[in-house]
Amino acid sequence: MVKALRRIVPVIAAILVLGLTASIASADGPGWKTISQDFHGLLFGLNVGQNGQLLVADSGAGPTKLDPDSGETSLLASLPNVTDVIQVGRREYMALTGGGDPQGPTDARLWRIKDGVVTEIADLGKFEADHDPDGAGVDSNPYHLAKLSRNKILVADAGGNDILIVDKDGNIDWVAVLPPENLAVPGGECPAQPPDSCSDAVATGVAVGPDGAIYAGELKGVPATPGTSRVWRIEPDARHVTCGSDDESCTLVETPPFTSIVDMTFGQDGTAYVVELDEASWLAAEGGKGAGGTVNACKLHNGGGDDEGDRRHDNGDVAFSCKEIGTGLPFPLAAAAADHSVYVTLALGPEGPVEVAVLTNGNEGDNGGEDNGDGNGDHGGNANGDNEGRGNDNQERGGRQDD
Ligand SMILES: [Ca+2]
Ligand SMILES: [Ca+2]
Repeated sequence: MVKALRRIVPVIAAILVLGLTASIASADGPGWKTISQDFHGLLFGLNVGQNGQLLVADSGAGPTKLDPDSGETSLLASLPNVTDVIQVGRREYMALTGGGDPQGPTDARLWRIKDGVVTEIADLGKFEADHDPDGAGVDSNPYHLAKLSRNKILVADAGGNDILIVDKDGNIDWVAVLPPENLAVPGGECPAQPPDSCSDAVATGVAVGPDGAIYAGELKGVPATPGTSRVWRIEPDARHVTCGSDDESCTLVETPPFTSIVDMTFGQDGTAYVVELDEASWLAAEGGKGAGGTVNACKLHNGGGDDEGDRRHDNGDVAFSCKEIGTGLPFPLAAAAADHSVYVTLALGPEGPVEVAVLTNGNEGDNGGEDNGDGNGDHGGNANGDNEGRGNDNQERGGRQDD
């Protein structure tokens, strides 16, 4: 049961079938504006490509390019079960497929797409079967991608509870395991003991911050307690780290209480965007008691650790101060930021439509700083302005389910 529930793709599919009691047929909700509904399955990944294009992981068809101005879409390649896609060169992309049960021939792999031709780069499911980094059994469900460097791609494996690294030749290693956390289970129904523990981290988000570090967000498995999703900061050269241990190359980021994180990304100005699937938790949403999801825009600050003047936070003490820039969103699954706009994928009902929308509230002014487009390494951890005095607008509007 726990094993099944930590597989985020089936989880989200189940939520959509069971939990969406009211189908929201009309587009353009309060706070977002539809760009396109020309898709065929849940949209697990969204990223910014070259030339102002968006890249959408359409799990029903394959990686798809979307022009945010015209709403025009074009399929880059047929690759159903795709969970994420990023651009790595001119007409060259990396795409990820999620895990199946049982594993199919195109499941749990990293792919290169060049000029429309799909080539397998790495079999992540086999890596999990061979290595099982978290020691909790073989379970791979690659969910999100990030580019660490020209030659290195990061993968958040939601089944493996870990962050993997793959080079362009397909060599795989594991960077960090996100730890389970023992949380109180209402009704005491937690079925398993460690290592197959309650509250698997479920690695859903991975992104490279303005300080060059790897940031990883967790969904949180059963009991999916609201406010318990965490963000970890991992040194980019770290390998085989167990987060939550004494190893200082992975540290907890100080954040507001997040619930059911499904994606995180950074804008060019260094703002972190954290997507919460549902403020009442994915489990509440699965039971039809969802409260809607949220996109948070977060500034990075020094959290009090030693900076030592070298622009690195070797003690990893980073804090996020966050503002909700879209809330009450119907099943937001992924976000991307470009040119002062924040885009999000939504699912408006169990039978669709699914869409890419642009958020229409609140982000103006937050992106007013430098926007030099390089996105890596120049900022240090604290150079993204300071919103003290503005207050922290992140309020857990979804509240807890008390029943
Ligand atoms: Ca495992
Ligand atoms: Ca929240």
